[in-house]
Order: sequence, then structure tokens, then C-alpha cells
Amino acid sequence: TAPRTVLLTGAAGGLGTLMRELLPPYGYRLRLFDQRPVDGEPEAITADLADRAAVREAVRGVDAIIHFAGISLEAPFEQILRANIEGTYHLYEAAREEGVRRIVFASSNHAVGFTPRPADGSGAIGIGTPRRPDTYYGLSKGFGEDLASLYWDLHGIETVSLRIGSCFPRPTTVRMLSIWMSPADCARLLHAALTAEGVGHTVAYASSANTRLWWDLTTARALGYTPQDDSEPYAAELIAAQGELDPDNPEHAHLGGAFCTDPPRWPY
Ligand code: NAI
Ligand code: 15L
Repeated sequence: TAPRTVLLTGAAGGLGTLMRELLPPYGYRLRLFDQRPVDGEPEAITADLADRAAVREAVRGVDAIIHFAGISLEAPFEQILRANIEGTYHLYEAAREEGVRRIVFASSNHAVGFTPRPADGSGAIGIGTPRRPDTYYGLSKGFGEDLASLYWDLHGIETVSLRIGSCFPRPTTVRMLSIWMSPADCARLLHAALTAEGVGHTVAYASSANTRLWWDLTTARALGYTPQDDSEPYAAELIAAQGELDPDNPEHAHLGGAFCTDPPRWPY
């Protein structure tokens, strides 16, 4: 049976704001959680993932969790440790204690960011490629994936870990042409990840069906996800403005882009 009440952590953030609009038409009732107040949502829970009692209360009675909350760019290790590593642990402990059986975890391409950039359209980066985090941020996403694996094997809590590329209303860099996920495709993929049977712990790259795709969408498609969008209509304009990716530029040499050279920092 499809989950109905879903806790959305990180509801005040960029992705949370997009998904608050796009998920209810699939039939979900969202319970919202963020350390910041959520605009126009007086019932949203305003709490920090560090507050274990608040996290436990937030997960009580939900059918599934979408875990977006956390530091979404590079930050000092101590901050990443608190928000992304301890915070995600608190969420999984709360799920175990309250009997929640399905989590969708927002991992990131930066868990494998130092993977050399493959040829456009090759889809060459497979799900079995070794982790090569490009930041403490990417390292914390690898931790989250392994925590999900542990809680499946030990406690039977299922997770889909989505290694999200760049999910924004439109791609804004040439790199994003290869890893962009349209918000509508993100909602499709979240719905698939919430409803697919027998996912155990599944790791999937998360993007649209881009012409210039660098990774393999097999595990995402196996969940029942059929991407409908492609960044290609934006290509001519972005390349005219920014030029093609340059193999001699270290910023363009790896999947993680500038996260490998001069990462954008939190708070943005
Ligand atoms: P965002 O930075 O806009 O939103 C993150 C939200 O988490 C913020 O509203 C923030 O207040 C909240 N938060 C941070 N620390 C918290 C804590 N300790 N307790 C409670 N709430 C806390 O990030 P965005 O872009 O919406 O991303 C959502 C998730 O998806 C993040 O986990 C990010 O790492 C991941 N992701 C996003 C990508 C994208 O393209 N937008 C790409 C890859 C991964
Ligand atoms: C991420 O993991 C970040 O959260 C997001 O803000 C983008 O920077 C994205 O990766 C990206 O690689 O473009």
C-alpha cells in the first residue's frame, strides 16, 4: 500500500519548497519539519535535528520520511558532524523507535564528486563506482548511505538513497546539463522511491534523462521512475554564455565540479 502521511525534513529549503507544491497531487499528506519556520505553514514543526525528543515526536505516526534537512554545501567539519551525521542518526533512531519502515534519503553526487568526469552522454558512472567524496559535505552523504544500509540489515528499515545531481527549476551551468533533475522529475522519483516494493537499501543516481548524462539511471528506473525531462533545450544558451567544459580546467575535471576546487559554502 502506498504511504500517505510523509514527514518532509528540510521543508523550508529549496527542494523542500519545490516538493511541498509537487508532492500533494500524488496523494501525500506532508508533515513539515525544519529548523527555520516554513513560509505560510503555521503547522510546520520548527526544530533542530539535534533535538532528539522533537525528532522522535515528528516521526511518530508517519508512513514514511523524506529526509532533506541538513547542511547542503561545504562547511567546517564540526557543523557537518552535528547537522548531517548526528542529525541523520537521530532521524534513523527515531524511525526505529517509532516503527517507520521507509525513508528516502537525499544523498548527493558529492559522495562520489572526485570521480573523473566521463564523456557527455556516456552514462558511464555506475552505482558501484567507489565513493570519492569531494568535501566533508560529500563525506557526510556517504555516511548517510551507510547508515541506511546498516538500519536495513539490522532493523529492516528500508531506504532509497538518492544521489541527487542538481535539482533547481532550470539548469544554470554547463555542468548541470549532465546532472540536472527537473523538479517534476524529482517528484516522480520521490513517488517511485516511496511506493516501490522491496527496495531494501537502494542507491540511485537522481536526475532527468539528460542527453549529456554522466551516470547510469538503472537503479532509479528499477524503482518505477520514468524521467520525462532533458536539460538539452537549455544547452545552446548556456554554452554560448559559459563555453564548453574545459578538460584542462581542474574545476571541470571531476563529477563534483567546483566542489573539488573551491566548494560553495554554507550558509549560502
Ligand atoms: P537547502 O539548504 O535549501 O535546505 C536544507 C534545509 O535543511 C534548510 O531549510 C535548513 O534550514 C534545514 N536544516 C539544516 N540543518 C538543519 C538541522 N540541523 N535541523 C533541522 N533543519 C536543518 O538545501 P536543498 O537544496 O533544498 O537540498 C535538500 C537536501 O537535498 C539536502 O540534504 C541536500 O544536501 C540534498 N541535495 C540537494 C541537491 C540540489 O540540487 N538541491 C543536490 C544534491 C543533494
Ligand atoms: C549539492 O549537493 C548541493 O546541495 C546543491 O546545492 C548543488 O550544489 C548540487 O549539489 C550540485 O552539485 O550542483
